[in-house]
Amino acid sequence: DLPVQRLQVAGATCGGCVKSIEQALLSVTGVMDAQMDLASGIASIIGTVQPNDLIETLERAGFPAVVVN
Ligand code: 9UX
Repeated sequence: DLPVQRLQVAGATCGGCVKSIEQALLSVTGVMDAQMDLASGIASIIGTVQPNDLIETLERAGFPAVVVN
């Protein structure tokens, strides 16, 4: 199975933010699926990808994020 990674994402306040975050994550090479939970602020990313690539992409999109386990 592909690895699953979780990020705690700051700054998401609506469904539009969630969509932006998911689209940004899906644009990263290696990401097969990405789902963001608005209530918890946790994004789950499936695929083989460096966490820093995900974090840099979200930072550029305006949503600072950190890895959580
Ligand atoms: Mo809706 Mo989320 O305008 O920034 S996309 S609050």
